Amino acid sequence: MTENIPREVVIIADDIRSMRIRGAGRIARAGAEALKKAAQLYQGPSSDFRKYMERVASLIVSTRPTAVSLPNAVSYVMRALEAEGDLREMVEAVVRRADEFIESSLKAVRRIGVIGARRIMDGDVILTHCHSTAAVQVIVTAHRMGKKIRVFSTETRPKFQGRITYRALREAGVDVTQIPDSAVRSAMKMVDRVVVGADTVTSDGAVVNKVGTSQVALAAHEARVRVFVAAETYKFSPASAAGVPVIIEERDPSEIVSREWLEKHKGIRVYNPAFDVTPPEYIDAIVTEIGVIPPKAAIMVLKERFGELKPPDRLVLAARDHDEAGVYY
Ligand code: RI2
Repeated sequence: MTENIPREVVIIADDIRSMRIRGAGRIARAGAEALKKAAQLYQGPSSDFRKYMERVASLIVSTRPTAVSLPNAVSYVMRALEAEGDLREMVEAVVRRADEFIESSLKAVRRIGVIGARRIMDGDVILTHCHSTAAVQVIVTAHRMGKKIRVFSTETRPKFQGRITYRALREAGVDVTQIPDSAVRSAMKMVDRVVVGADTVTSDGAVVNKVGTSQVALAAHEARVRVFVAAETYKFSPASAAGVPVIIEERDPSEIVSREWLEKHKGIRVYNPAFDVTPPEYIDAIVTEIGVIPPKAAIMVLKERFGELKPPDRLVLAARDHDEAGVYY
């Protein structure tokens, strides 16, 4: 699959797959960057350029199956090839659209920070799960506005992305306490608001996010704590409106237990889903760069962002085709 694809581009794909580059927004920007690099490094004839870029696009989209931000970013950049032009013009168009995506994505995160921070009250205790740049932006912006807040940040096993959140909030001067995932229900008694990110928002307003999010939402629901999701609009899934299910990525058992342990205890099965689904009933609002919406308004965002809902893009579908064995939502 990687034949004749430049090494720099294959490295980005590997980094996304192995989660050295992670986070739904970051992988989307890295995907756009990979397409840009691929275009700039292309050395073949102009007649083969489109085919070559499609192979690169498929490689990028195949790296992780759940976050729709990735195929949405790739589709956005690949639209550059719909216009006629010579090779130089096509390369320029890809570079332009990749830069456009990256810039607007970073801007969206900043905007979400401002909009979301308005929903954080002085004195709030916030709970967050995993590491979401958008959720952290909301919390840090509220802190910079002078609101006195305290944060509980879950560890987020098995990959401990919660430690990234902990460090980011500490560095920003936020009062943050790390808790094991299993302490969420106990801690919820002290919490006023939950703020988490999203990998995919479906047309019915369900939020696919790091595994454990739905338990956080359930505990919040029980304790009557409001749940906010911070998500850029490119995390909304046009394919879901056409009935295409979201694949929940299952990762290697070695993220849970060591290979040696597995070797020693032959036959033991490990289930390691990377994401889960929080139904819209457990979410109070989704904070996007175009405003705060109730989850049930997700379909409106999809119409606004992707126009009339036509059958989903081939690349979005391709992302959902490569793992038949997964769990679907
Ligand atoms: P931002 C992450 O996925 C987490 O689930 C996080 O909540 C979500 O992406 C959104 O992150 P992973 O890559 O785009 O850690 O807000 O599996 O940074």
